[in-house]
Amino acid sequence: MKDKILVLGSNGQIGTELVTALRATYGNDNVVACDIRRPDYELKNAGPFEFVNVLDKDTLHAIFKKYNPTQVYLLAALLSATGEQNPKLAWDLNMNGLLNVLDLALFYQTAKVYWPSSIAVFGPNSPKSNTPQYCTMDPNTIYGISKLAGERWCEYYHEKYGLDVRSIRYPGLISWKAAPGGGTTDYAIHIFHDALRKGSYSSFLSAETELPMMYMDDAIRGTIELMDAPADQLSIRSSYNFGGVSFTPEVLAAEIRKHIPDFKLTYAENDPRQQIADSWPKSIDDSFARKEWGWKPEFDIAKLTSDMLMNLKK
Ligand code: AKB
Repeated sequence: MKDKILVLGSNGQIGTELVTALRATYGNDNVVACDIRRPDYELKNAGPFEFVNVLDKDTLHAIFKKYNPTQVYLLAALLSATGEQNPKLAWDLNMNGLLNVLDLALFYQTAKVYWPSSIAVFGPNSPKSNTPQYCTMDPNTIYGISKLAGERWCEYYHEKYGLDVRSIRYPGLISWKAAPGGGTTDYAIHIFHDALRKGSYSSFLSAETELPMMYMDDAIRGTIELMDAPADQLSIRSSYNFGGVSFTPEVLAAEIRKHIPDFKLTYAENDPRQQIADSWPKSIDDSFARKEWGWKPEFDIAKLTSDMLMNLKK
């Protein structure tokens, strides 16, 4: 059967690049971008686009009926920082959006569903370094709580109903094509824009805050590799730990200074995102992803820094 793919939440930081990558493989007409917001010119004109709110069951149902997708990527979500500003909305979107999609995927016998989780599923009592796949998980942001609950739902739909759901726990994603969406790791993108524009940046996270990060090229490749992996190789239907690089604002600034020697980094105090970052891992053990579907990141801090600066300069 020919693949037909729906990407729900296509205009966000991940969706923008995922749609382009999927269209390159499956053909423009076979990848339907869906979002509540008008897409940018390039995305809209390259292939089909539909206005869809994942909380609007009727519209969502009509889209499943119209395209009968073989694969669905659900990316629509409220991230950690914005989620804390509106916890009920974050829970509603992150949870009911997922349940709507899982139910429709069952009904229409969608072959594969992808749903992103996050390092936010870990909490203050999770091990901080090389955080393992299985350990204490006590997230204390509504984003983390909804992602952990969502992981349980994904595994439940797989175990009880045989739905082929796949998921990755993304670290902070660094990219230059689309703006980040209100997360705690967003400093690692803003820093590049300000370094080029102003030669300085005021970080909302402290100098020694180490977090797991990944360049978007690696994240998109890994996501598609997971979706292409044979189902019988996958033992995890909640969500896979997924490692890239780990660094602090200070270490990233030192790397930027290799390109912009006068770059100055200062620190803003008392930002609520600091508390969120302090509850998250510093680095991730992704041995299950490496063993079961061959995951291997390609971008280290030096490579992602030069690629970011080169592309943003353009
Ligand atoms: C966030 O900071 O909220 C996200 C994430 C790590 O899931 N980038």
